[in-house]
Amino acid sequence: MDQKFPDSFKFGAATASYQIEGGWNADGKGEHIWDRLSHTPGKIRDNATGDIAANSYEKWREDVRVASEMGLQFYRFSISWPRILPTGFPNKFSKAGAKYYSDLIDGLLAEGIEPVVTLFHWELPVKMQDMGGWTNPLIVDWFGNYARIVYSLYADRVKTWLTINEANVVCDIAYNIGAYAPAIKEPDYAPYICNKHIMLAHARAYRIFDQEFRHKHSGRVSLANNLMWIEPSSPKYEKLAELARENMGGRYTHPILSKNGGWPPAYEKAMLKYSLEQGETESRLPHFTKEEQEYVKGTADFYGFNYYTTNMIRPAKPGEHPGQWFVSGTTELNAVLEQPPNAYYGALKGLPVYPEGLRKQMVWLKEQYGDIDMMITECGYSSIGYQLDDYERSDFFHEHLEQILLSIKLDNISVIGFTVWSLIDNFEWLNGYYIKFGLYEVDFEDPERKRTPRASALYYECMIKSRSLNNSCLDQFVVAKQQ
Ligand code: GBH
Repeated sequence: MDQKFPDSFKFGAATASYQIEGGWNADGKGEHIWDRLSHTPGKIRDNATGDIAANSYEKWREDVRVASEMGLQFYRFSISWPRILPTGFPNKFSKAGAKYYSDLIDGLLAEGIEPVVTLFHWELPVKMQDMGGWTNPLIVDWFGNYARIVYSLYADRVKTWLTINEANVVCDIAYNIGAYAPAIKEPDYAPYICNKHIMLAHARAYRIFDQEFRHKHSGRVSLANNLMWIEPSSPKYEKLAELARENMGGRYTHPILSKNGGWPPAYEKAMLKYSLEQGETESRLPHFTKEEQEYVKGTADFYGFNYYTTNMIRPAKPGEHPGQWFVSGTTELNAVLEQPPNAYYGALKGLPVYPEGLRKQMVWLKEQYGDIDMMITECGYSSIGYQLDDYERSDFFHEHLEQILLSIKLDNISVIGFTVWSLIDNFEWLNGYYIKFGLYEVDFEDPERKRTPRASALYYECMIKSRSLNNSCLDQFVVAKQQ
């Protein structure tokens, strides 16, 4: 097999605003739900906050420099809603906040790096949360108004947009466990109400781009779904696994990419049955009206998704409590998720490494929804502590790139990009600064927040240059570079 990646395939890396920027109240930025959570003692490991983080609000030139050093073709970053609109609403506008992203975009373009922009990577303005956040149907308007302002600022220069990062984290993980912001545990209703509104909000942002901006500024819009691949722990559970896949990814994809739109039919049916058994008079998963179904359908110009891991699924044994972890459906389906037997692990035991899952996921997507350009918008390996020689991380990327190449060559899937999570170490949500994902290490003790390449950064630079799996890029060590 030819080991070369096609020219249409691009290599990039990602970050998210709260995880790197700091400047949490700089220049009038408004408060969002992760500010509020991290400022509440006991919620985040070591009571870490994103108040300063990697200080990219001041050090963004360093981020552009390291991206350019590695030869990245694109850089995916996100915009902090209340940095531009302090209340979330258009009544207040921060010129300084808007200028920050404008400068960053210009800085990237000057280095020949394409900006890929996420509109929402979890920083809901607190005012909106206090009015129900994603459970209030008006969020569709709020999000649309915000999206319009962002497009009007940057669509002349930004050509690739992602509306929502990981709707399933926002709706399912957040409300099921109650640990991620807004730290409300309401697993029975909130995830499903949120599901409907978040799909409509995504669609609103897509339609606004389509109707008001596309004719002036070309561009393409998608979202970044969080797809954990799910295998049956025995072939006899394939039907259960299929339902779990519908729950995990289908719920956020079928409304957009399927021929008829709407929720995945088998999942919708299962939810109705479950809801009635629980004493409801209708499904907890709110249905789309015909009009809404049409409105959401077709709202992706390519398909973006984050891939980190694979899990196995089996029915719960009598008396066994179904895990309510990644997939809210483990309760509805009365099933248990397990780690794959031959996986290996980074620092996060919840993310078993299983590169084959990435290819299987893409094959499933193609079988379900047909041909669409696919972009892996995140993929990353976790480690602990300061350590530059991270051979395991390079190996992790190499193995995932191998699966992608197989998909391109053997499954005939159009994969247009791979995005490393993350460009630099950052605030890893509930894990604070304890867990690292960066190609570049950030010294969080240093007021300058110095960025230093790990071996994996050298690996990636080498990979981007060779654009082939047939290379010696895995032999990169940081010590060699520093001499
Ligand atoms: C991504 O989500 C996020 O988009 C990104 O911001 C984040 O930094 C990255 O993951 C790494 O976490 O505590 O072991 O059960 C991927 C989905 C869901 C993965 C929550 C981590 C908790 C893992 N994430 N999950 S664990």
